[in-house]
Amino acid sequence: MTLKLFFHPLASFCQKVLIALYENDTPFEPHIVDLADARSAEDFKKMWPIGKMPVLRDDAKDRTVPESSIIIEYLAQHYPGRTQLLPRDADLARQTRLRDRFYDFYVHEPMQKIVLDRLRPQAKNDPYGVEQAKSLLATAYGMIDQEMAAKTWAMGDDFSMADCAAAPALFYANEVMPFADTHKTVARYFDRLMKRPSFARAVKEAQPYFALFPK
Ligand SMILES: N[C@@H](CCC(=O)N[C@@H](CS)C(=O)NCC(=O)O)C(=O)O
Repeated sequence: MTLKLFFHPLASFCQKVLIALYENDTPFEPHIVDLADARSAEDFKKMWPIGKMPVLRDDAKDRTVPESSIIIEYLAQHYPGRTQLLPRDADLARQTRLRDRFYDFYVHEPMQKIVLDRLRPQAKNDPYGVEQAKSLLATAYGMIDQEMAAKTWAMGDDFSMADCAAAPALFYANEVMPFADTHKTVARYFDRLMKRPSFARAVKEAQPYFALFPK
């Protein structure tokens, strides 16, 4: 098989790319990376020394593609399908990238900060950083609540890379800072994302690993 995805089913940025692959039934060979295992981590870092998942390997084109957004752009360009992950129109593509960046930087990253702090040794906790992350998340929830009031998906009627970014970011953000009672529009958008078959599949595949998530 030409495409190989190096990922972990529980990892949120990996789910972002899984959604894109499942949207278009793009065939790929799954390679689960266990960063807690020294050998698996070492092998993975030979491919991408930064050590962050996911990474896509395309043997047919001899390309190694890291970074979730770049992988999705690569899939949109070289393996397009029924869901147009990135619009062809340059202005719409830029707006899609902005929303993708928004979910990565202002929902996904603060969520990760809160989750990773729970995994730190007690003496190494960063309460001020967590407070800042929660404040950023609250601002992002407020913005999404306004922005999504008249929309189905992040770009309007069409599902795109921005929704791939939003789904796992909101899924785990809702675990650390629930929004159902405070941001009804975010909750309704999240319901639609949960019902989208591509994301529902990614969540189902992550279920066996949920016990590893720090509550
Ligand atoms: N900017 C990266 C972020 C990827 C990322 O943070 N991946 C996490 C899993 S969700 C990871 O590999 N963490 C391992 C580590 O930081 O050591 C992307 O968009 O792919």
